Amino acid sequence: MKLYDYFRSSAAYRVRIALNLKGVTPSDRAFVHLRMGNQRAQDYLALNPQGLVPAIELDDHRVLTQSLAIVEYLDEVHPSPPLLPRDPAARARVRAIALGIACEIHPLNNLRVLNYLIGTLGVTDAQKNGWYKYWIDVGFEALERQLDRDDDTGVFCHGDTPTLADVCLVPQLANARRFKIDVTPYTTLTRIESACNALPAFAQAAPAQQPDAE
Ligand SMILES: N[C@@H](CCC(=O)N[C@@H](CS)C(=O)NCC(=O)O)C(=O)O
Repeated sequence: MKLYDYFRSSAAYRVRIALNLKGVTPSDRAFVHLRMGNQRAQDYLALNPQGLVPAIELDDHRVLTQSLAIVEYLDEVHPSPPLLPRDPAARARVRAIALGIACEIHPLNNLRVLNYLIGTLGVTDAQKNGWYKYWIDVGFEALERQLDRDDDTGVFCHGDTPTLADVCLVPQLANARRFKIDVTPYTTLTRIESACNALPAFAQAAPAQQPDAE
């Protein structure tokens, strides 16, 4: 399979973590430079009309997009170690944490949204950063309360093995730090992040470890 990646993409970071947890190495990898706008190049749009990273091209040339769909695909094709619990309510909890990040936080702070704020709406850099921080804090405050409260929270977001929820949490925290957000109030989130980053699968997926890192 070929992974379309970008070191700073937190959605691609999720897929890199999942691949590492599964012990799967893509046979090929392409780097789509988001700051240079290569996600909007015709050849990439032909592959993924959404113009978003990541994407995976399978050996039979079918293309998978959307990081959570890709991670669930990997989980189904390579079931061990599982990234979703077996119990339906537990699966729903893990998916809800993952979606709380992937649907409620990440899209509001994506590059194209920030570019629209500046380029089209003409907001200042300070206002853009305020927008970023506001939506991170709204999302993280809710997640912190939930994880702190729930008995199902363990070493990781759900129990004592990493799941889809952790795969989403770690990149979002890394992204927040890159934008200089103070994440110290989120003691449960950062405790789980430390546990994750102690695992090679997470550490090796970090942006700074990627061949296209700048
Ligand atoms: N929901 C998508 C989000 C993908 C996404 O937004 N990727 C970002 C990088 S993290 C991107 O390609 N942004 C390009 C842009 O904003 O122009 C997923 O989970 O794959």
